[in-house]
Amino acid sequence: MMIIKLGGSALTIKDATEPTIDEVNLDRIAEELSYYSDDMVIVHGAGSYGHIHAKKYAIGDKITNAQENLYKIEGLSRTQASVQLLNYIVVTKLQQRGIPAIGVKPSSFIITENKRIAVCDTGIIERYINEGFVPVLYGDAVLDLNDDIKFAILSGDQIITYFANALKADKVILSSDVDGIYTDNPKTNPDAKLIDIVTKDTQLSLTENEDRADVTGGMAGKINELLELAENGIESLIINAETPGNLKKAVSGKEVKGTLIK
Ligand code: IP8
Repeated sequence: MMIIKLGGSALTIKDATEPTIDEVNLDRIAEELSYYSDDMVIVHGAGSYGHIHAKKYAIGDKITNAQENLYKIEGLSRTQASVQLLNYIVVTKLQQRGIPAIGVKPSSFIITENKRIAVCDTGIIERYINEGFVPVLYGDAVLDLNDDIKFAILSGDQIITYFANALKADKVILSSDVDGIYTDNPKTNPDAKLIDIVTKDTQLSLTENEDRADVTGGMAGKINELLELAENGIESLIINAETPGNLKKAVSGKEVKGTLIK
């Protein structure tokens, strides 16, 4: 079974001031995924459909008075509606390419505690896989058991690691808009080099949130999630979804350029 994350930055125009789909990329990505040959779960990021709202309403920050509480309630409902719309667009596109995609809303069955998944029934996803569907989950805004914050942003990266562990995934692919992990930020430093293999002992010079449009920690957040997975014996591969052919190779079991986290 394969779990594949589609980065929000590949599906949407992430730095846009309002939710905007990257139509060309989405269409190509859906076409490439149609070559899948194994059980598959897709988790997509929120891109401009989630991070703009999440940042505006500061979901996950402490709530200190009734007015803030009302503002956060408005924020949670708007964020959920926005990412659900993105999921609908992605699922529809996958279906058009012949993939039996089924959108599953994470906030309807997942609750976090201090921003980590605490309540989650994976049975429904397993059942869909067994019936031949490709479940499509996504980064969402969820209820949190901690009464100080009440709500949290649940990144698709955390969903990936949770389900990879719970469903004992054979393969975890994380696709983003870069080729993998670099020695430095490749967008600002032309001398940055791609690292083939990252382990918990690899020294990385990543800041916690180098991507201003991303409230869930950018690449540093992803690596932390994947290193946790590696500790449980599940390797994952970071690849570039914007390089044509990469996702097709990944879902058809061929070798792809990227960084292996082990
Ligand atoms: O793009 C974030 O998910 P991610 C979810 O996978 C929201 O980090 C609602 C911003």
